[in-house]
Amino acid sequence: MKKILSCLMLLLSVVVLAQNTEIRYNQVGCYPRQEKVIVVEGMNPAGKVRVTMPDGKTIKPKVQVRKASSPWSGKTRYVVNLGELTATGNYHINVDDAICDLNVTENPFRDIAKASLRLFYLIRSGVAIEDAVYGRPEGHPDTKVLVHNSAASRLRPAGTIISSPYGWYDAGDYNKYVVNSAFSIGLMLAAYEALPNYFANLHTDIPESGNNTPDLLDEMMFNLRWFLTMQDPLDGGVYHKLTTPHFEGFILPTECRQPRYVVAKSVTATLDFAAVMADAARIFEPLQDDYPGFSVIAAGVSERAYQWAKEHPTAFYRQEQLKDPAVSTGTYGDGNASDEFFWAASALYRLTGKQQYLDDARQYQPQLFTTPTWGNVASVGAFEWLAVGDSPLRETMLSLLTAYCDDAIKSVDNSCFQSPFGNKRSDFGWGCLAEHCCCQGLLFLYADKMSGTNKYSRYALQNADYLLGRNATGYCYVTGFGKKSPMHPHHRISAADTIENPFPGMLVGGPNPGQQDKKELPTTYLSDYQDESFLDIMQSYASNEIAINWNASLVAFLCWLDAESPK
Ligand code: 9MR
Repeated sequence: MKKILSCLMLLLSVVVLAQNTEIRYNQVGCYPRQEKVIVVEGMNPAGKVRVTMPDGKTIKPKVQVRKASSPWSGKTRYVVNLGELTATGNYHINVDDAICDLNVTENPFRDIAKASLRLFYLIRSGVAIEDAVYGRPEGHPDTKVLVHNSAASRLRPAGTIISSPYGWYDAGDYNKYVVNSAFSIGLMLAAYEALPNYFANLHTDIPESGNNTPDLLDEMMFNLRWFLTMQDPLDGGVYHKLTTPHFEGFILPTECRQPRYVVAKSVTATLDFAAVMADAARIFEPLQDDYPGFSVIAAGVSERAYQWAKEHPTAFYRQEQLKDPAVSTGTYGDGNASDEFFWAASALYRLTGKQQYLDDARQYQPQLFTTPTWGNVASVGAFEWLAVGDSPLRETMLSLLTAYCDDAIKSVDNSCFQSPFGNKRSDFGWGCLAEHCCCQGLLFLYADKMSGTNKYSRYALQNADYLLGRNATGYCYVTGFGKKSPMHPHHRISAADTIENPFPGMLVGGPNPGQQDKKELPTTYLSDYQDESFLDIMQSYASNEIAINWNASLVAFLCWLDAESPK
């Protein structure tokens, strides 16, 4: 009996071991001339890796295996460099019982990059959406929006009705927030300016695709038209957001009934608006045929907004002060406008060449490079200087950027997933996959392009590998791509429609040990570890929501990777 029992135990442990062996890998695709790394969990894969090549032959490749231990969970992982797999096609990889397929192609990022940009079309508000799968009737016309008492002015007393249509829904919710929208446009316009030829040929099948403007710019214009309505014509200040008092339920846009308000003007929203309008004035100037007159208007509203901000430098958004009605939706609160002043002054100097803006930009210039986020836009300001060959602050910004990159790559060779992202405690948090993983990757790409080097781009690809599946949860974090991707994002339309798959091309927030939503969830997080604190359920707004700023980071990052294959 004892013998039988111990045999059973042995068998069970073998089965359990076999079940635990897992391969973490980029589920979307790699370039032929990109390093091919997979990460094995559960067993030492030395001597056990078999690869069936695109031509059908199975080989036992010479691999390099490095053992690593997770700083978060202590789990042992084996980082396997598969060596040169340069022929295009599918590589079927076996490590004992665990398998994965690595797709090597000349355009690994093409489809996912396009989907990430087309997502902005799918989340347009105030118009009907034409799409074979995700089409829907118009919702939220926003032609009768109330001026909240916090936003009242002489010409627009509380209760005044204004029209403020179009723009993208911010995220899983249906509100439209200037701070986040401006950041999103700013980041995508910066990517456009770095890669104009690429974007001239990137078609995303939107209603404007037939005109002479690149689709990316048409998409930005859809939001910019809304932006123009968010400035108080009396004084140039910009409303912080257009919102319902409280978040809507998980219903479709056409079912929403709450009144919508524009609320308090804020210094951060106004400066972000000024920056984006200055950029748009410059970039749309040659596109008069499609957008006649826009450029002049944009330049005018930008300078007015900047002036208002100079006169109201401490007008920070304080949601707790809003009453009748009180408002509980996203705050995008920020008590420091130095970075917004820097961005707006930088963009306006680039547009106008006026000394005052250069002086202001110098006054507010950052001392360190940080990844661009909605709350810290200093690096978007830095991009303004980097983009112009002989600009006064270019050298300073470039040295801050390369210092950032040199520091960020230090941890790679000891990391669990062979990537710069994921090794610092602060890498994880609300929206980290965009704010740290994608945006860090983007900074690597900027650094190489702006300094004419080829030093950092390979690290950008490593962050892409992380994002697309070589990570602790094994998720490819972009909906509709990869073998295992989020199916239940916190996204009202995807949840309320009757279509099984969520909108494709959405990046979810990702692992967030803060778990700010945990009291509202029907279940507990599966793990508390930094890099595993992720839950693919609709209710998890802190780890599984989608948002325009995050998708903007994804667009900038993936389009850049798609535009320039590794050298
Ligand atoms: O992205 C925002 C994150 O940095 C904040 O920590 C969080 C809490 O304030 O809010 C996030 O933004 C949300 C916004 O407030 C409302 N729409 C959904 C956004 C994504 O979760």
